[in-house]
Amino acid sequence: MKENKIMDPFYVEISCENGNVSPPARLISRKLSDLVGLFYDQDAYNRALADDNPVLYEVYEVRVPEEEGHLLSCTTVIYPGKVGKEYYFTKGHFHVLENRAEIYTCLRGQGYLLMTTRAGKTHSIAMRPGISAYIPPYWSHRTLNCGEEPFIFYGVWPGDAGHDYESIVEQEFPLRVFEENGQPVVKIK
Ligand code: M6P
Ligand code: ZN
Repeated sequence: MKENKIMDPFYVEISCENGNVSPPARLISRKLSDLVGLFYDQDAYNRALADDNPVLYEVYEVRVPEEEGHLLSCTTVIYPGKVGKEYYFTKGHFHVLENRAEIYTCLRGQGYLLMTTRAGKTHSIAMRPGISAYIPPYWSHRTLNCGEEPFIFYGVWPGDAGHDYESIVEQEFPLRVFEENGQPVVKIK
């Protein structure tokens, strides 16, 4: 590699309070309408959407090339809320290159990391500040906020991994978390 082609080191500052990354990173905002067909209770989803279209989560991506060798990273802020009894969650994805792993480290709030394999194995990890979870290759992953404040985590993954959302729509995510008597309960559905 020619010296003049090598990227310069840099740093970002992350707010554990609101997940903001500075210098400003790319912001992706997902609203209730972006998660059509993903919640368990479709009637509750339609009722909620008729009422309002809130932002469920935001992702602040640190911009580096999406290429082999680089590490992508971002904060994700999932706001508190539910559709019916099911907590707000992310769309969830496999990596396009399925043998790419990822690490999620919780900065604020309470949540769950849900994972599944194509063969139907499932695993969940309760997340709270300081918990750093390893998502091995070949596991799809979805996160949710089961607390009353924003749930914020920092994710790091290989630059060439890519996001496969279609598989999650086609093959419903088998793990779901509902509120029962004020407590989150993980269920296989
Ligand atoms: C994590 C990472 C990101 C992902 C984000 C939201 O921060 O895995 O790559 O985009 O969560 O999840 P999703 O893309 O499934 O909506
Ligand atoms: Zn991922």
